[in-house]
Amino acid sequence: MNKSVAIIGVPSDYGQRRRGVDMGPSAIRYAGVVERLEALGYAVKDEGDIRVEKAPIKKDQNEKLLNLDEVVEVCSKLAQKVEDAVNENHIPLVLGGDHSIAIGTLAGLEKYKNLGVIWFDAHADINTPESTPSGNIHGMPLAVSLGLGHERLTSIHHAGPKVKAENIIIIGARSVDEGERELIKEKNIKVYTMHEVDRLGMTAVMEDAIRYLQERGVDGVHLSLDLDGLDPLYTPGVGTPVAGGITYRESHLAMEMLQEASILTSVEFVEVNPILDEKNKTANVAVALIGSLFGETLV
Ligand code: 6HN
Ligand code: MN
Ligand code: MN
Ligand code: MN
Repeated sequence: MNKSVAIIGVPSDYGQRRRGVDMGPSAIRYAGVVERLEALGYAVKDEGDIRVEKAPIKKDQNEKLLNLDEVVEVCSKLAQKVEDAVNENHIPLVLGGDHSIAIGTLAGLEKYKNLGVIWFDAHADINTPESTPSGNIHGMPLAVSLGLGHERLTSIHHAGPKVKAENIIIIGARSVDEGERELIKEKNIKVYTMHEVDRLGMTAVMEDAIRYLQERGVDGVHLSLDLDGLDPLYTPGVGTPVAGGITYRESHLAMEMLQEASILTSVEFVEVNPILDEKNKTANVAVALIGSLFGETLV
């Protein structure tokens, strides 16, 4: 792994309806992310937070695309920041914010022409305005990145799809909506639900996932980690918790195996909501996972 990391905070909660996830970047910094990476020998450039305007709650909302203007603005700024970090040879480490910000992160990774994406999440985040049960854009980033959804979202930073369906791997899914199932089948997207995690074990899942991406000849791999992928026992500070998730050790094992494989070129951690949390537990888990991902070992 490249030894230079650029941290980009994205204090946005516009992709969903629960306030507080905009404080995620502060909570993760408070939990010591910079110190943790520096202790591992990384040069860390903390870019600070993207400026996110606090807009008043609007009444005339599109109920299928909540806060569309705000999400477009945040993601456009983020895409440029991510692209700049890549061009300066840093590993971008994006801290959310809700998961809608992944639209911007993926748009900024345009240097990678055959990007692999590992989506660690309880959800598939592949809804469209037609299939969404909530209107929340944090449930749509994978669809948008495939070029599906509102044109203002799919054209952020540059026109056209940002990732190929066959380069996406979802790990930890256990709450998938009907329209999402159809799209996953139609696009033949690789998903390791909790059933496969239980059945095969995390070791086999990660070996499989890494081999799959290597065989696809990817020129970069982005990890998008939603803290709700873990069981809410370990990460209670998330807006859409789902029981029956990945354990603390399984998630560390996954990070350690990604570090060993040395395939990651960008990373994002999202959905930490300090208001819903217990004593910054979720941000502390996020930082511990970042430690493993960047090379901490147990002895
Ligand atoms: N996340 N599938 C649900 C929806 O509203 O579309 C939940 C999405 C959750 C999104 O956790 O990033
Ligand atoms: Mn989720
Ligand atoms: Mn560009
Ligand atoms: Mn998500």
